[in-house]
This record gives sequence, structure tokens and C-alpha cells, in this order.
Amino acid sequence: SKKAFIFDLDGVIVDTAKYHFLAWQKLAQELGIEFTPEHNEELKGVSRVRSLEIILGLGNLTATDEEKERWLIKKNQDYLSYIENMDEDEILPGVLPVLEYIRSQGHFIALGSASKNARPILEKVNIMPFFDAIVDGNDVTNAKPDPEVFVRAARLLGVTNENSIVFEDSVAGIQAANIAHMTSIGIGDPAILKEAHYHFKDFTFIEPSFIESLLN
Ligand code: B16
Ligand code: MG
Repeated sequence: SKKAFIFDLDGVIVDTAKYHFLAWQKLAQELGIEFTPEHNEELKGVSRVRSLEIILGLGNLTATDEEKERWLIKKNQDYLSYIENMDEDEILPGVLPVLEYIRSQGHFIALGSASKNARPILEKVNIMPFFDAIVDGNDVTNAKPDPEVFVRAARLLGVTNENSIVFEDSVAGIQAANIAHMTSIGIGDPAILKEAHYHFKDFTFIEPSFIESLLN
């Protein structure tokens, strides 16, 4: 039967974390909060609102809902200016061959991302046509490790969770896939992806034979 291969966006298809970092750092600076690349690690896979709360926590700062709303808008405007010139050169190594192989075998490809900017990013890097379904931060109410984003993607394609395979770089995303009884494939640092069923440093290590081994 047809499988659903569900891809996370940031850290899997593209490295937008570096742009999120620049935009959050700008805001943190204006608020007098020290925000380092190490802090940024904790924001990977985390929603925009939750990210702001974590940053405010770093500075022991409290804020009104109006202030938070204003800062979220500002952060996103800065982020959008940083990603404006993204193009296909920013697709991470090995991703395109894997997408092409999955498609050549007749399986479904979906996006399962926390980002509300996922669609414009897929357009910019010119890979929209690969996706049979897209579920992003605009579509879900529960953030990873809740499996909502992946389960919705599988449902849209009419595929069971057991026939779904998730590529993720965040701990919360791996947990979400596991909770839903999907096959989880961690991409990135092995130390943080211990819970994944399979693990690869990046997509250049994923051979067609590995994808094939998932198809039975
Ligand atoms: P936005 P993913 C996540 O993307 C990022 O890893 C995370 O850092 C970001 O806060 C979140 O998207 C929301 O992004 O502000 O664009 O809505 O890894 O789930 O693809
Ligand atoms: Mg990610």
C-alpha cells in the first residue's frame, strides 16, 4: 500500500533556524535580554508564541498580551525580510534526491511543520510540486510533541499512521511521530535524537535501499 513520507521543514528541508535566530536576537537585544545560539537550539520545532515566552523567561520579563502581540508581529516581519531572498540553493544536501526517489516509487510526500511561513518558503525554494499535502502552523492547535500536525497530514492522504514515515530534526517532533505510531527518522545530531527509530546525520546518507527497506 502507499506510504506517506512526512517532512518537517526547518532543520530537515532548509536551515531557517539561522534566520529565526537573527530575528529573535534583534528583538531580545531591544528588550535587553541576552540571547545566544545555544538558546536558539531550544527554539527548534517550538511554536512562535512559545518561543517568545521562552525568551522572555530568559530575561525574567513579564509582558502584557498587547506587548507580546506587537513583538511577535515585529519578529515575524524581521524574519520575513531575512527569508525574502531564499532560493533552491538553500535546500539542504541530499534532500532533493530523496524526494525524487520517493516520488518515483509512487508514494505520498507531505509537509508537517510548526511554521506559519511554511508555504512561502516551499515556494521560494521551488519544491512545492513535490507535496501532496501540507500541514503547517496555521492548521494545528496542538504543538509537537502532540502528533496533530503529522496525523492531519496522514489523514489528508488517506494513509494510516502505521504507514507513515516522519523526517524530523527536533526531539519534540520525534516524540510526536512515536506517539502516533509512525516510523520516526531523526536528521541531525545523534545525541539529541536517541528516541528516533532511525537516525542520519543528513540526507546524503539516505540511500534508495534504505527507503525501500521501509516499504514492506
Ligand atoms: P514561524 P519546523 C519551526 O519549524 C521552527 O523550528 C521553530 O524555530 C519556529 O519557531 C516554528 O517553526 C514557527 O515558525 O514563526 O515561521 O511560524 O521545524 O516545525 O518546520
Ligand atoms: Mg524542525
